[in-house]
Amino acid sequence: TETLFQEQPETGNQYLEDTLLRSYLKTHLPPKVLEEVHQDLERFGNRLLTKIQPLGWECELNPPVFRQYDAWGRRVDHIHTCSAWRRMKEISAEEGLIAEAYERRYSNWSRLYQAVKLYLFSSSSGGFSCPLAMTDGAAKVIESLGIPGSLKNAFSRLTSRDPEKFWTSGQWMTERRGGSDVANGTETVAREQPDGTYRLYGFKWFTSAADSDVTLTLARIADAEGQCTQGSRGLSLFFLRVRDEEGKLNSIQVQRLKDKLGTRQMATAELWLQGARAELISAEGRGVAAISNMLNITRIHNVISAVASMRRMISLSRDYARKRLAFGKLLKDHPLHMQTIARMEVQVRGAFLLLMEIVRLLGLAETNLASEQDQLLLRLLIPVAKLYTGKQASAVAVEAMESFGGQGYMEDTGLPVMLRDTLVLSIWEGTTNILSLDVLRSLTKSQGQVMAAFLSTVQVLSVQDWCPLSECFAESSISTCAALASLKVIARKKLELASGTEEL
Ligand code: MFK
Ligand code: FAD
Repeated sequence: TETLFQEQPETGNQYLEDTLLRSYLKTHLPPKVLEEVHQDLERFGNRLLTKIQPLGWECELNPPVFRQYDAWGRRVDHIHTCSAWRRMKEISAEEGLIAEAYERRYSNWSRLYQAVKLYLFSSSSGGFSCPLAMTDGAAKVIESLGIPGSLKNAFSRLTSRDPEKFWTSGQWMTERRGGSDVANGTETVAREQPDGTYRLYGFKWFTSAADSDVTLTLARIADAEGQCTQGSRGLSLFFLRVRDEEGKLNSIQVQRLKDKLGTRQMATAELWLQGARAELISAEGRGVAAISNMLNITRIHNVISAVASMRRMISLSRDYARKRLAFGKLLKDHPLHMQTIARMEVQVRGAFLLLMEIVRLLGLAETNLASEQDQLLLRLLIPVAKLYTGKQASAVAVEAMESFGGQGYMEDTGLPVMLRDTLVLSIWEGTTNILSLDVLRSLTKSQGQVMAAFLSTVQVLSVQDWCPLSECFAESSISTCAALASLKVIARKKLELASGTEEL
């Protein structure tokens, strides 16, 4: 007897199929920029579909392997990554996934354009979005320090389009005693050397993309008596090469790789720093403030990943609804099923517009075109968007999984991978509560000005200003509502804190 096989859900050229993205670009970019960007994105969409997506799957199937000793018993601490992962690094350089934001060919629109490419890349990247986030963050910190002479080479490599030169960066903040409370949890000590460099001693508990070339990290500088200042004021920021030219680790030992629920394509290691040579790059005791530039960039990347994973799951779900029959008709003809998909679609569209607004503001800030109001808004919206979309993406991914029925739960469909990888988005780069507190920090530090900027923007702007296309009306008010809803949660938390009801 003939068996009927279910046609699998697919997406085509992600850029061409993303009507909201295309409408957004059409209504916001200057025509000349749009023309160039459109051509590049269409080409990139094809490359993603035909070449990059299969590589991403290869990364999932061939996670990194850690070899501590060689056959003769020598300690080697080698993290072996698959060829597809290494190819992702080359592709990232070729596509200018970091470079675009720093070359500023399109002035204030360069940042938005870079974010769009990263958004398209994210769900096909096999986890490579992670090192790119940290690389972007490191470049941002170095740029904000005025690109000191000693970091010129590093900056040009982190922002290079040449795969031979391109470097990626790590971000080593978390230690065993604290990932949120970095200020009190950091035990790593920096000892100054006669040549003005430092040697770092300590243990970094989570270091993602541990195959990176360089990293930024925090440590406490010891005085002549070996004493360190405790708390936030004792922390300074350091730059270091992870390996030397021959690939030998910089007085670092890899204890082990983390056994993770998701993001398994990417090596997250526990590292012993045993005198790693490093360069002090912030003023002494200003480490947290200096690394905040990195955090604000990596948190935006987190939003990009959240929106991208929702977009991909829902696009597949929509395609499946056109192919799957139940009760004598296609799923797309069952109003209840379509209501479920429509609800998710509205979520992703709102989140997408919130993301675009943030990178638009960042682009203005980076080209000195941002008003004071824009800068205040940007400071407020980054933690709000990170905390909101991190949670939202997990909920949407669970819902989307169910829309494929039992197949949604099957490993070889790739759908559970997306779910697992989404779940981390509310944890790393600051948990939801920590980001709520960061919103309060932004309120306190600006003496309420960030909230005033937000409320006046929402009041002054008509829906058309947020997005002039009529079909986007609903979504733009949703992005505003999403932010407002988050702010309400935060306000409630503040009340709880004030009244002491947060005590367990
Ligand atoms: C795929 C996309 C994502 C890729 C992910 C890559 C892999 C994952 C990598 C990680 O997870 S890396 C680790 C991420 N870790 C965190 O996010 C840490 C979470 N904890 C916090 O964010 C805490 O709020 C923080 C450590 C920053 C608190 O530190 P402090 O020292 O107790 O805070 P304090 O004293 O309020 O602030 C010190 C200074 O920093 C202040 O400046 P001033 O001294 O000039 O007044 C603050 O204003 C400034 N600051 C803090 N947060 C800021 C900020 N400035 C701007 N923006 C912020 N967000
Ligand atoms: P804790 O700080 O112990 O938090 C535990 C719980 O307490 C959380 O729910 C938190 O929200 C809550 N909490 C803590 N303080 C407060 C407070 N004041 N008010 C209310 N609630 C609070 N870190 C790096 O530095 N570099 C990396 O490359 C990196 N990669 C990672 C990769 C993965 C896959 C994962 C899972 C983590 C990675 N991390 C990395 C670590 C990550 O940033 C931390 O795990 C995270 O910041 C939380 O810190 P913690 O684990 O110490 O949790």
